Amino acid sequence: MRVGIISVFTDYHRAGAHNRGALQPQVGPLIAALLPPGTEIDIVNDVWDDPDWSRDYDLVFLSCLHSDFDRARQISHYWRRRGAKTVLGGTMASTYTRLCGPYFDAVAVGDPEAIVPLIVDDVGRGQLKPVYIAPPFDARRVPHPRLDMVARKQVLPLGVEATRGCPFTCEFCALTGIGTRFQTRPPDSVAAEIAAGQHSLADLVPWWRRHIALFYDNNIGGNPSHLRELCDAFVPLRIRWGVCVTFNVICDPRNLKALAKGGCRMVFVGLESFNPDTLRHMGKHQNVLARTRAAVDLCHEHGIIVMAGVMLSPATDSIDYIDSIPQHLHEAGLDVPTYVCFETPFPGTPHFKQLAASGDGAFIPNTLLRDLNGYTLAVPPRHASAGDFVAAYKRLYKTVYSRRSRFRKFLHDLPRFARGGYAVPILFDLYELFSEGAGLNEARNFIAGLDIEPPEARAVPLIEGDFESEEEYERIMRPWRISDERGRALPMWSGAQPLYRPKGRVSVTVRGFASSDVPQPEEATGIATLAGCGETAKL
Ligand code: B12
Ligand code: SF4
Repeated sequence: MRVGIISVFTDYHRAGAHNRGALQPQVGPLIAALLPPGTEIDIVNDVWDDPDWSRDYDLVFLSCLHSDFDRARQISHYWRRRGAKTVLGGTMASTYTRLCGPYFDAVAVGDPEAIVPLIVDDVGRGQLKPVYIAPPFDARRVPHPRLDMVARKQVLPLGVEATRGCPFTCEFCALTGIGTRFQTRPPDSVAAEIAAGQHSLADLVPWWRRHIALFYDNNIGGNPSHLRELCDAFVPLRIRWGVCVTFNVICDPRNLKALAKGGCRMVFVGLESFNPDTLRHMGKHQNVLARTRAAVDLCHEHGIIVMAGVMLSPATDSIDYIDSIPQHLHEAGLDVPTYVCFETPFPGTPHFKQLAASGDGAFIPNTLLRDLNGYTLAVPPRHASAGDFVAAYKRLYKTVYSRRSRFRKFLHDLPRFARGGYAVPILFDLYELFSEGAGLNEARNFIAGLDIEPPEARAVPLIEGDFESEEEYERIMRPWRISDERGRALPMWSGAQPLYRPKGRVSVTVRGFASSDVPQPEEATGIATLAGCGETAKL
């Protein structure tokens, strides 16, 4: 069987560029490891490169984030018309199964380990079902991902996942939307996976790329004592690694000691804001602003560089506050954030549901699904006009990513890391200093519903003959809409189903999901008409 696994991507800077950064989606190597021997596998990392449209597949697995869904629908249609069966998985598929159903031959809900082999079997027997619901996570089922297959499409191909989920419940987070769970893998088995990964990469990449690992966990420190056990298990591997943790983790010297000893040299922390009202509004109670500088210093003392993201909240942030962020970043010892974006209501999250329940004007009118990517303003600001808010965002972006700011950060970090003999954090700093990053796209206005179209919107090479009717064309090609012309959420978005219940159990509602619950194409035409916006894409 010829199987394609496509991680769909739409450049959120709307330049149609690929993202060649260190962080690349890992679901491809994971699904590949679940396929039976003899399968002809093609992992397509759309983040890195376009799919090869001339390929023939029997089965295509697709994975996407919310804002990539328009492209995922088009890619699915493209390969369905060419004889393949398509299966969508991921957060959108798991929370809006009914909406996704008509555009794919099957929708996979939850973790892939148990269901991917079933799907392949069913395709082989010609009996694919419309929905597959994963049983609760079982660490023993996690295979060693096929890192060898993506070695040339990742700067750091040693990608590892030691946990799933996160115990916190931030209001804006897609993980809270899917239902809070936190599941760990035994440290020995994670260490064994790293050693096996290094072995499989031996003839493919140079030594250093086999000795710097990236952990893809949302929050590897969700259980700090498990984190410390992981660190102990990594000591004999002598690897250097980077990881994402929550703020509380870097406040505890015991964690820092263990992280440093285990080889950790970079942590990413979701700092999000220096505005206490914003942190409260986000439900990000684990962040304690008064301790930021001390936590960053503690990391640096242990030879660990801190990367942090910043979000602007239309609900609580004023222009004066936004203009003060560079100073806050400097005082915190961070200077250059990994990203600066808008707090975004990803569909299905508590933040989204609260806005959807508040009626007119909750969203910017005619917000599109593709606008919900963190880099387009989708919620009207309370303390400024949308234009002033965007202008302040642009000012901030230009200041924090200026050469001056990056150089200042480098000079600040260098002596401390050099004194301790820590080479890897200096490498991370140099990478930031010299990487051009994505400059601001001056053609954009950054306002949902009004912004320029991303080039990917018309990039799947579908031809007229690929559509049976005008209705089908509309269903596949029209970008999906979130809000109407009065800024109210469309009713179709109220039907998100959280997948997880406490302790990671799969929800009873989802377990009871029957294949007959997936709408037929006729009903989908209704949904698409509702979701469609005024403008129609032309082939
Ligand atoms: C790599 C990554 C990226 C990459 C690639 C994105 C991409 N297209 O995949 C880049 C750097 C481009 C990126 C950008 C951003 N990201 Co990002 N990213 C990640 C990260 C760290 C790893 C994803 C991954 O590979 N995980 C490991 C794989 C194995 O698991 P998974 O993809 O989560 O899938 C699981 C299930 O969903 C399921 N599954 C998924 N697909 C499929 C398909 C099939 C067929 C099946 C059966 C199962 C299945 O199986 C997996 C295991 O359970 C996650 C955090 C995380 N740990 O997941 C955040 C994460 C996905 N990103 C997130 C965010 C917020 C962002 C940014 C907004 C950040 C920013 N401000 O810049 C941007 C823009 C994203 C957008 N357009 O909305 C959020 C979610 C956003 C969302 N829309 O859902 C996450 C969850 C982080 C978080 N906790 O907030 N990101
Ligand atoms: S701490 Fe991070 S991963 Fe966990 S819920 Fe909050 S934003 Fe999501």
